[in-house]
Amino acid sequence: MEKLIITAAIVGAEISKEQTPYLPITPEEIAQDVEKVWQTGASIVHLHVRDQDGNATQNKEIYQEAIEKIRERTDIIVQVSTGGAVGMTTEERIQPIFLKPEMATLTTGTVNFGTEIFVNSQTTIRYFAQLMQKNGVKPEFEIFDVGMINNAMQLVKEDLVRGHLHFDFVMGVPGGIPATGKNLLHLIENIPNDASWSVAAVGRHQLAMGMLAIPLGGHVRVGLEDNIYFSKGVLASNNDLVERIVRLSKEFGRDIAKPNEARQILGLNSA
Ligand code: KMH
Ligand code: ZN
Repeated sequence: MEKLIITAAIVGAEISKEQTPYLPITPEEIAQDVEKVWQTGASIVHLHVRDQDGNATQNKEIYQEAIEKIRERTDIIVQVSTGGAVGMTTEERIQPIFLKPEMATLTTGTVNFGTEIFVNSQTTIRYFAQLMQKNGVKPEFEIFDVGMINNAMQLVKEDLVRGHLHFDFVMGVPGGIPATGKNLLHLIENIPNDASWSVAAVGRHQLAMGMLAIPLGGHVRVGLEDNIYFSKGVLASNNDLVERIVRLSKEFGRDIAKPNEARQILGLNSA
């Protein structure tokens, strides 16, 4: 089986330092955490950044500082967020694309997001896809529900996304697809055979869905963005969560992909 790509979603936009002291906030803290998870086995970092007060921001300069610090220490694949935080404008969200990172997220539909709404109109999706293509950034489709796969495939038909396709199934968000094994199989059946996929389930589902993905040939995203607990009531660091997936994957006899091996699997230009 193909080696396992681990994506570390280490910051996110919703979690606060009050909820967990393990959350990295400054570019320096972010780079330190990235170095740790990279040494443990993560080959992609899914990156959000925060302002000086710890609030989510899509500020290009802060992204740039974090990315420079990450590149000084690691050869990890940097995947910036274009989701940002709920309520941000389209122009705010797209800023980090102009830094030409290797990858970025592209959510292909609107979804209820707890009590809020994560808005991704067809116009926004196309605008983001076009800018990614123009700046040589590979999209990872963020799939919060099954209809978003159809929207993603429509972008391919329109030639707005080319080359190898990679899907990330975001499961268990209140308002999105529930995190069940049956639903995961349904999502997998709905993407092209030659596409790759990972699973990013939230909260306590992170472990179960991640564990299922390993023998199914998928890839796994873990990190504090999606889940802050190691077990019930026990807070985790980003590294604890990555370490557990590495351990489980080895138990299943599946090796972990280094960043350059992940580049090969994902068809990234620099591979
Ligand atoms: N913070 C969520 C509203 C992404 O990074 O592209 C969106 C999100 C997805 O985190
Ligand atoms: Zn994110």
